[in-house]
Amino acid sequence: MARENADTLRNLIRTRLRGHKFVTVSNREPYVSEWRNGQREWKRPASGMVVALDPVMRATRGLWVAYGKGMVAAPGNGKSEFVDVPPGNPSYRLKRIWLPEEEEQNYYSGFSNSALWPLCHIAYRLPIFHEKHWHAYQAVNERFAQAVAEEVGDEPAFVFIQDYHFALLPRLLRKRCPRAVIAHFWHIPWPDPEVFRVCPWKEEILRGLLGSDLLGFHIRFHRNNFLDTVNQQIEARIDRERSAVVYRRHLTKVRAFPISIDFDSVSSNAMSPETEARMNELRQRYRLSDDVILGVGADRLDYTKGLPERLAGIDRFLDRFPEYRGRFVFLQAGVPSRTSVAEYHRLNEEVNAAVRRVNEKYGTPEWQPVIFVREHVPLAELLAWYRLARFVLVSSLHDGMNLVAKEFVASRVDGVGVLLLSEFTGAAREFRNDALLINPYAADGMAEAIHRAVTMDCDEMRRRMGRMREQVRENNVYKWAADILRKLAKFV
Ligand code: GDG
Repeated sequence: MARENADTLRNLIRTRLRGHKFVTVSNREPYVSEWRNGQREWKRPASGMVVALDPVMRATRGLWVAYGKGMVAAPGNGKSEFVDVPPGNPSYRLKRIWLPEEEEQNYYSGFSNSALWPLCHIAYRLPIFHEKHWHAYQAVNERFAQAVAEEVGDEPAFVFIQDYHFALLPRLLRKRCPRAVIAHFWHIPWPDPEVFRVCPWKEEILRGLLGSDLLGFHIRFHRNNFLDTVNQQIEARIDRERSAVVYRRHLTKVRAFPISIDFDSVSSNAMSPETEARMNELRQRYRLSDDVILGVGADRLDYTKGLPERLAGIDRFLDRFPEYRGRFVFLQAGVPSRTSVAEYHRLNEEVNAAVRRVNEKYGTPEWQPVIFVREHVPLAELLAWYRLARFVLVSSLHDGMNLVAKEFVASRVDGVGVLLLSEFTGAAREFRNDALLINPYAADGMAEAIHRAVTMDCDEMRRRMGRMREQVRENNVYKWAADILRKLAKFV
């Protein structure tokens, strides 16, 4: 089959999904607006889900429904607004939903990120279950059901729901939009049934998700965990052969669709004169002469990404291989994330302290081993980081997929560079032979992997990077979307 791209996806939508409205629902907006001096300014959020879906929405020219951060509900302006995006070059519509502040806090920082996020990631953080968070979560799912139903009604439509913020939405929509085909994609891991069992509202969550026609996870392992959880918790029939669940006479297909990135776009941006200019700028800003070995990391500041563990690995590397002191620099981008959740505050302090410790232990007046950029790095600059890097280090304790790994691979148009990848990411299933797999809990192993990365000969690097590039080129985000859409089309 020919490689998928924006055109083949558009074609698929024209031929297979004709006459259907295409609606995506997510918590996060694909473009975040801020008002500065009366002018609206737009930014792309650091979110893997947005990176993956924006190209799909451009191709479908559909409607994206999301929480309108910063929106003020004034009398007369209603509780939602429409904006055409991408800004400056619109190709789809965004419906921004207003949420009352307290409800938003309890639903987002509360149930979504203090209960479901730690529940689904094995990162040894206890989930916090509060009744008021759960009520807000239910209320917000209701609001979104209403907002989608206003647009879809009883028309034929495909509604594609994103992530753990909306576990209840599929069932709520099924009642309101009888002709809609409903898909839900769970972007984070699904844990073992024994882990999920502690959730006081586990049955409601499972019943909500089983309102979908199609339910997607990144990898088969998460899909199997989900099927086992359903089997253990509710009266439903599991059809392992068809990978489906029948619950109250409704069939939900449960499949693995490994998410990806827009390989061509990342590759061509990585070759652009702007990226090249940024590379030169960075060489000067951070004094990266030719004999300096650069390692790179880029993450939201989240405890699942294993940042303290990564710094422990770097510490161990410099301890065990002192010959690299003075000529090894690790550049880490850490975008602050979910700052209203206490656990994230603690993490921020922990990471700051760990950076200070490593820099004090090994640094000299001329050289600091770790440079930590605590802000959103513009994409062109991030690509320049990737291109200058000898290696990128992804040390997640648990991660649904991890798109940073794929972006790094796509950016290496020169065919070299080494990917150090946690074995607990979804991406590790695709790169198991060509990345250097690491266990983030084992600092010594990480130190050895870093040493292997910095001493690997060019031929080996090329062979590994070449195969990883081929993998991402073939299995790009358009393929992810096309596979899901083809499955959806079968429901019509
Ligand atoms: C969830 C799942 C799954 C990060 N810092 C900057 C920046 N980023 C961008 C990266 C990447 C995205 O943010 C992060 O994506 P990930 O996939 O690594 O992680 P999550 O945000 O946790 O995403 C994850 C994903 O959903 C998709 O399903 O892969 O497992 O947890 O695109 O590049 N981008 C820029 N500056 C930064 O400083 N420009």
